[in-house]
Amino acid sequence: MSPPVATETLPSTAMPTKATNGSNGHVKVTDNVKVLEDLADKWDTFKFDHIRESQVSRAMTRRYFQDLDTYAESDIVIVGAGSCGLSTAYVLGKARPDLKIAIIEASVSPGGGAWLGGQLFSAMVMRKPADAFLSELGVPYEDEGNYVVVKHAALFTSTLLSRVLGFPNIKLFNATAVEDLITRPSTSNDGKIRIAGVVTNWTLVTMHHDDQSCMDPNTINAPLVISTTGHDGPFGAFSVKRLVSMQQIDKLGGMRGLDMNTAEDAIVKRTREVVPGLIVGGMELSEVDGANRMGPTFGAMALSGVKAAEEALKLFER
Ligand code: 48N
Repeated sequence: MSPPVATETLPSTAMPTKATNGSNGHVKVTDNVKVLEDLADKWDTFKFDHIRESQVSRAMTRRYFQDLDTYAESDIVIVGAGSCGLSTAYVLGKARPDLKIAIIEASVSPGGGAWLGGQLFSAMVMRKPADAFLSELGVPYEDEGNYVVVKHAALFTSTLLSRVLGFPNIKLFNATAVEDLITRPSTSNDGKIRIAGVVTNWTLVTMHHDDQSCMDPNTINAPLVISTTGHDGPFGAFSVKRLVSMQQIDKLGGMRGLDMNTAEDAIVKRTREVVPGLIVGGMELSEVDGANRMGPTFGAMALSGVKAAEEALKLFER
């Protein structure tokens, strides 16, 4: 497929500023052991530096609105910060620090279904060879032969999230929902469309369009959207459902019954560009393809994210 073509002239977009107090854009962790020692036993005279409330307000709003401006034109938008979306973001952030990547997550807390294993149990199972991704992230695990176990799913998700948020070219907009897709006529003039960005709103606003009218959305232009919105939840399988309602695909295949071996191979292998400008990965893909579900094993989510990133990188080859 030819690389994404921006048919309209794009406004020049400043690259995200690098963190000022760290080398290569990562904030340097100060050595705080000394600071804590200095505080011990001096609590009676302890005092924070003085602040005016407006300083806090300006520190937050100045950055947020700068981010909205910077990422209004993004190179890639990832919809859904679950295990697949975050894995995609990690691979892209590491491979292409020159690309501006916006992650839109409807929930206040990113991570999707990966904070726990199955049935609210803590441990997370990943079948080999997904252990390679855990090693890449530095997540410790117990090796059980054909699979590995992370002692708590939150250890995987929090580590992955911290790596992703550490990239200066990635911005997470959480508590923000994608409530539509930006489209353009496809270059082949066949009545089909190309995806060219996302339509966003505060999630709480999106959930109340029925009881409060005229709450128009915002937008992010991007030549490529990667949708990993999962198979359930209030907004699950968002983009593929929207493709059906826009008559771009006939109907959803509907997720099939649980079969770990069939499901995980299929999800990874089929992660792909479903329509021009839209790559779908993770469990959202099971809804469009009618793939089986795998239940409480997460290797396919991580490797579907790796595959989605590789598909995206092909489109942005320098
Ligand atoms: O964790 P999920 O739901 O999705 P994946 O595909 O990253 O991981 C799926 C995985 O957790 C499983 O379902 C496991 C393997 N079980 C399988 C099985 O057989 O049951 O994350 C999707 C994220 C969530 O955080 C949603 O809040 C978010 O996407 N989201 C959205 N964010 C913004 N705009 C939207 N329209 C939207 N829809 C969903």
